[in-house]
Amino acid sequence: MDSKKQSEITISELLKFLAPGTPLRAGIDNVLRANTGGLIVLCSKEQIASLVDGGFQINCPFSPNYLYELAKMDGAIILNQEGNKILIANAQLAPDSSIPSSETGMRHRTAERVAKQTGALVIAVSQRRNVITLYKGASRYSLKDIGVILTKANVAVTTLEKYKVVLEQSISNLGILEFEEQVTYNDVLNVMHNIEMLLRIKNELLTYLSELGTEGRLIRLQMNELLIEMERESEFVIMDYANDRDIKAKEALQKLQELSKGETLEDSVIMKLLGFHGYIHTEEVIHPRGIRVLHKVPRLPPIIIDNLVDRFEELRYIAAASIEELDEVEGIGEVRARKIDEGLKLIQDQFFSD
Ligand code: 3AT
Ligand code: 3AT
Ligand code: MN
Repeated sequence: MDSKKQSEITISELLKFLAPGTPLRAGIDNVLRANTGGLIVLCSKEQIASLVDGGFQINCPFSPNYLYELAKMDGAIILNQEGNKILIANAQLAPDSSIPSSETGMRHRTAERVAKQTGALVIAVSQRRNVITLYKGASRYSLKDIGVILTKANVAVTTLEKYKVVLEQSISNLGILEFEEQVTYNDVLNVMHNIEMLLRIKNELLTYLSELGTEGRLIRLQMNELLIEMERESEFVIMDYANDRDIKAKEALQKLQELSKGETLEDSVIMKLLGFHGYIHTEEVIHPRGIRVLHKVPRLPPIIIDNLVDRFEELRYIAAASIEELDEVEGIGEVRARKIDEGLKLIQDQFFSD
């Protein structure tokens, strides 16, 4: 399981390396269009020396056009590891034939074996089937047609919009419960699971984007626009309910995103992320610090919000505090105290009228 994850990560990094807009991709696309087929290996000379038979030493900088010209010859083209130098062309590769390969054609069998034997990235461009296949170690990935990925990415954006609405609704319900002092761990978990779903789609989109390269610019803008506010709100939810005030919300959210690459998360995993260990009765009431709600009060700087939470610890005590008590907090004078008091009442009215 772990090693599979590892290889998935390398493939997704490779995809970035080969995304539209990169010189390597431009070269490979040329080869694809020329219908010559191609076998391209990215590695050091030492790494491949024992597998190469014949060929010409080229040793020139990489350019998409050179690659295209050289692909007219039979055999493999060897590039350096960074893909910015052409080392050898017309090379006959002789990998260990005892290495198993599930491919049928000679080019693809060779590609798979060389990748397994050397750990190098090998790219096979098929002459007849118009597909590009990547091999790296034991993993194999067929580059998809950009149009297909664009369609998938657009579907993912639409899905993201839907999950955003669901999350907004659940956070707004949470707001009502917060003022009623009736939030249970279950309510917080519900919001956290909705955040998880949003991040799941984000992960999927990020994979598409790495493969789309410059073709994905618009989709990336859309994604960021959809996420920016919700990620901020999500961080505030974490700050409001984390067991420990020292938990870094940004890091916790990052962790949640990482975890949501796998299976649907158990409640206990999310509780741990929030710093709760051991058994918790999820029907019990939990009180928010009020950081999320206080950020909705106009012109209230984060530092003042911090001071308020330091002093009163929970939203219910801040909401119940008198003007005089608020006034005592560092950075708060009588005017600001009134603004906070009025602001909270206004927000409460807004929550209940929505
Ligand atoms: P042409 O003159 O192009 O026909 P060639 O010597 O240039 O021959 P290629 O490298 O173009 O040969 O290979 C053509 C096909 O020959 C590709 C592959 O299906 C087959 N082939 C090459 N080497 C082997 C091999 N060792 N075993 C089985 N088939 C092979
Ligand atoms: P296509 O899908 O037909 O492009 P294939 O996997 O069926 O690929 P072929 O046997 O038709 O592969 O071989 C096509 C070319 O691949 C022939 C030769 O230029 C190159 N090739 C095949 N085996 C090797 C090898 N061991 N080293 C270098 N080049 C090779
Ligand atoms: Mn063939």
